Amino acid sequence: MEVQSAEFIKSSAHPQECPPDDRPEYAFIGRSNVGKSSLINMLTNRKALAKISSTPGKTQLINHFVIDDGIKEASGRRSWYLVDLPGFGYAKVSKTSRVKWQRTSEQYLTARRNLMCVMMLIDSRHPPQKVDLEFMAWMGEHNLPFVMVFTKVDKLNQTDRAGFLPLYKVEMLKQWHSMPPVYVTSSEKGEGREEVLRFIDETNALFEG
Ligand SMILES: Nc1nc2c(ncn2[C@@H]2O[C@H](COP(=O)(O)OP(=O)(O)OP(=O)(O)O)[C@@H](O)[C@H]2O)c(=O)[nH]1
Ligand SMILES: [Mg+2]
Repeated sequence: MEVQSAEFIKSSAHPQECPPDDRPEYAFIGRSNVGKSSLINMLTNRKALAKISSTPGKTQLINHFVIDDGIKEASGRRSWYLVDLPGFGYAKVSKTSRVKWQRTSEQYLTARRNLMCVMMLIDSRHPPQKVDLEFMAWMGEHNLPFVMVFTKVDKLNQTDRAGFLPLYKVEMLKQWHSMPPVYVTSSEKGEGREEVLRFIDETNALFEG
């Protein structure tokens, strides 16, 4: 699949304000600064579709983008939504806004009918973090399908590059019977782009509108 066009649709403060649920949707989620917005730009080949910042907590609200892969089908053009969600676990935000984030995101994730898969972003430089493991456990409890997308692998040396995945597997298998699909990416180098887009393309085919 290639991305023909990518367009920002809207920011929603509440799940009810989201655009019509008429096409497959993928939500990008993960701790603040993990690289969600960067990955969205990398996948869509756009420099500044999603706003990137060195200040954690930049992304607020539920941001919908519509992506068109240019393939014509009998039903019309085939397109899908990509959603940039605010990062979680940023220590400097107040407890009130943290609770608000959690409520909004959890409502969105559990209510959105067309949500095909959650893209759970994890910074490959850090050992497994409690907040990430807890969040994946929460998704499991709610039967939300997700894949693990490791970010910033360009920042790893050879040893860490070979070592981070086995470490995560050990942690995950304490909680799960098997590993979800795993993607290893670098938004800086474009690594993993084809693999993630292929996954989305294959999953799009399962959408029943
Ligand atoms: N080297 C490298 N840096 C990256 C990569 N992805 C993101 N970054 C950097 O990490 C920082 C945070 O990236 P963002 O994409 O804004 O992260 P985010 O998850 O959207 O952050 P919030 O919106 O605050 O939750 C920026 O300085 C990016 O340039 C990557 O693959 N490699
Ligand atoms: Mg962001």
